Amino acid sequence: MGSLAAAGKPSPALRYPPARRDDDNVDDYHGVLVPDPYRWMEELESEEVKEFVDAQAAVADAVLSTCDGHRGRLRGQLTALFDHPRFRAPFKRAGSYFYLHNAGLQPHSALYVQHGPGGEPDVLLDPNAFSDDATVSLAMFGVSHDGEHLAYGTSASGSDWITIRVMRVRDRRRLHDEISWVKFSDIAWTRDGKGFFYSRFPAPKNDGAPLDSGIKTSVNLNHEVYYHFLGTNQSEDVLCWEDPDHPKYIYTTEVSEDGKYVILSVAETSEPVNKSYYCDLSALPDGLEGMKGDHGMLPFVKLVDEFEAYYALIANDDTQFTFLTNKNAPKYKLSRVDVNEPHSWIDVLPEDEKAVLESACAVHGDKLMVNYLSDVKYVLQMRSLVTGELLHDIPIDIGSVNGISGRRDDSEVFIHFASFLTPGIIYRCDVSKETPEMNIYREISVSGFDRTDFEAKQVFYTSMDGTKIPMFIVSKKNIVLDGSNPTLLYGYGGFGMNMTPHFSVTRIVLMRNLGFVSCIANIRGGGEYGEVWHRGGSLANKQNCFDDFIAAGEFLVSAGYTNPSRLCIEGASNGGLLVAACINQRPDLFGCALAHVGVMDMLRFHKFTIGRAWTCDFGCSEKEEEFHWLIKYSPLHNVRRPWENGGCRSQQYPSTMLLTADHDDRVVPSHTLKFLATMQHVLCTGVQDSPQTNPIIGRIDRKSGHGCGRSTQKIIDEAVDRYAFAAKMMGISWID
Ligand code: X98
Repeated sequence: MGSLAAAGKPSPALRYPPARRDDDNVDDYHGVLVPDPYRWMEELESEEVKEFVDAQAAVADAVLSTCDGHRGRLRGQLTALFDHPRFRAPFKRAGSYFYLHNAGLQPHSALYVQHGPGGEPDVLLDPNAFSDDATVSLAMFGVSHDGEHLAYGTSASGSDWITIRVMRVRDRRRLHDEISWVKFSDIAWTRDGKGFFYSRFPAPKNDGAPLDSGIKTSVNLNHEVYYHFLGTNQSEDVLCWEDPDHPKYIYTTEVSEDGKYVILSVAETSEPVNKSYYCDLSALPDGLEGMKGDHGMLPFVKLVDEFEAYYALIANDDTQFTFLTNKNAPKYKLSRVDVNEPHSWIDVLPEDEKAVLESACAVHGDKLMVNYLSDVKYVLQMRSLVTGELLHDIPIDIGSVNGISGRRDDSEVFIHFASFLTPGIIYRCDVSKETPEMNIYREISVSGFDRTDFEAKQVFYTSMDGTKIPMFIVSKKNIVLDGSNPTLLYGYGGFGMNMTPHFSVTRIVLMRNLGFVSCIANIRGGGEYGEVWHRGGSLANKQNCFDDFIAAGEFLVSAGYTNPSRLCIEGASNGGLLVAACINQRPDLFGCALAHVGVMDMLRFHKFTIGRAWTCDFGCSEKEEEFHWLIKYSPLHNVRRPWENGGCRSQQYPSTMLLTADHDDRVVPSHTLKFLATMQHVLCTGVQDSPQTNPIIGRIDRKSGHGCGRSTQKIIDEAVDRYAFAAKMMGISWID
C-alpha cells in the first residue's frame, strides 16, 4: 500500500538499472508539450533495449529470489493441481467428433478425433510436436464439412501472426499447403471441401531481418480476403476482397451452413459494429475455380454498408438471414431480413429489458439454443428459430457457458459449462426430445480440490457516482471479516468484454494455501449489461472504469475483507492499463499491483500493430478533445511522487510487477518498458533517499506474446512468480 511496512520492516530502495533519458524528445499535442524521454524503447530490436531488458531481468530475478520459499511451494501445489485431464466441447463433422484434450501437464492440448459415438478417440494433431520448446501453438483450426480435411493455424511465441497448414484426416497426412501472413482471420471452408476463405495482411516489408524472426510492430493495414484451393500454392489463391481506399478495414468470412453463401464482415475498430456483405457462391458462373487468374474480386452484395451496429449471422433459410444484432438494442436481439428485400428487417427475438443476448446457435432444424447474461450469470433457453418463441428453459448452475456446438442438421448439442468451483462440465443435449435434458458427457475433476471447502457469492457495491457494480467474491468457507485477509482484486473494464465466473487452478491454490479472497469486479467498460455498460466506461467515460475498480477496493476494505496493505490488484491488457491507472490515482489503497501486457502510453498506442482499432474505447491523441481525456489518465504520463504535494512522507506506490513479453504484437512491450523506466525514475532513481522501498519490477517473458498459446509450464512459471511476489510483499504466510 502507499504507506510503509506492508511486509514488516522497510527494506532499502532497490538499485534500478539506469535508463537513458532523451530530454530533447518532446511532442506537441495541440499546443501541449509532452516529453517522451524513453521513445528509444520503441525500437525493440535495438541493442540498447535488449540491454535494458536484460538489466531489468536481473533486478526482477534478485527480488524474486527473496520469494523463493513461496515460489517453491506454489510451484509444487500448482503443478499438482494442473495435473488433471481437461476437455473442450466436441464439434461434429460428417459423424466424427473433434475436440481438444490435455491429459494434465502436457504443454498444449491436442486435437482428437473420434469416428462416431462408439469410435476409439485418437490424436489427430498434437501441437506438442510443433517445436522442441513448446513455443509454437495451435491458434485456430477448421474441419471441412465432409470431415476429410483439417486446416490449422500455428502461432510462434504467442504472436498474432498465423501460418495455416492442411492435413488429411483419414491418414493424418500433411499436405504441402502453407499459407503465411494470416492475422485476424477465420478458416471458412466451402461446403464442397475444395478449399477455404481466410484473411491476411501483405507480408511486412523486409527490413533486413528474416521475415519470421523478431517482433513486427508496424501498423497492420490493407487486410485482404483470399480463397485457397487445396493442394495449390498460396501464390495461386484467389483474391476475394480488398479495399485500398479503406486500409484500416479488417475482414472476416464465414460460409453459411447451407453452403450457399459466403458472408464478409467488415470492421474498422474493436467496437461491436460491422458492415455485412454476402456473395451467393451458387450464382458464380464457374464457381470459385472461375475466379482463378485475374477475374476481379467476388461480387459481394452490400447488405449492411454502414458502421451503425453489430451483425453476426446465426442462420439462413435460403435468402432469409437471421442475425444477432445490437441495432437499436444495446442488450442485443435477433433480427431477420430477406436479402432479396434488404429493407424487410423484422425482429424475431426482441431485446430483453434485463438480460444481454450473448449468443444463439441454430440446431436440429428450426430450433435455437440461446444464451443470455443476466446480472453476470448465464441463462440458457430453447427457442423457435422461426418465431423466437420460448420452448424450454434449460436450467444451469451459476456459472459460464463457454461454448455451444451444434448444427441445424443434427440434434446432438454440446455445451461447455464452468464456474468458480466447477472445473468444467460438458453436457450433451438431445434437442430432438420434447423436453431436452442436459446429460453429463464429460466432467472435469481436479484431484486434490474439494469444492465444499470454498464459497462463491456475488455482491453489488456502489461506485463513486452511485452506480451499482456487481462483484464476485470467492474464498474459503467461513472466513473472518477482520480486515486481515489477503485479497486479490481482478478487473478488465473495456471493449464490451465480460468477466464471467470461471475455474482457475491458480486461484484455488491462492485461496487454500495463502488464504486469499479472490474477487472479480464487473466494472463499466465491459459488456455485462450490454452496450450501455460498455459505453459507460469508454471514451470520455473511461475514468468510470478506474473509479469503479477503486470503489471495489474501498468496499473490500470497509466490509472487513482486507486492508490496503493486503489488497493486491491484477489485470491484463486493457486490465493492465486499469491497474496502472489505479496505482497512479490511489497508491495508498493497494499493497501490491500486477499489471500484465498493459496499454500504458495512451498517446501513442494507435501507432503500433492493431492499436488503432482501440480508438473506439480510448479515443486518439491526434484529436484535441480526445487528447485531453487521455493525458488525464495515461499511466505513462501520470506517475507522481505520493510523498510530494501534501502527501505524507511515508507514502509510496505499492509493490508493483509489470509483465510483458518480447513477442507481444497485440500490445507491444514498449508500453510496459517505458512505464517501468518512468516509475523507477520518478519514484526511485531520480530522487535522493526515496521513500519508495516497495519494489517496482518488470517480468519480461521470452518467446511469449499477449497471453494466448503459452505452454502449461509457462503459465505455471508466471503464476509462481506473480503470486510469490504478491505474497512476500504483503507479508502472507503459507498455510499447509
Ligand atoms: C483486439 O484488438 C482484437 C483484434 N482483432 C481480432 C480480430 N478481428 C478484429 C477486427 C477489428 C479489430 C480488431 C480485431 O483479433 C479477429 C477476427 C477473427 C478471428 C480472430 C480475431 N482486441 C482488443 C485488444 O486486444 C480488445 C479485445 C480484442 N486490446 C488490447 C484492447 C486494448 C489492449
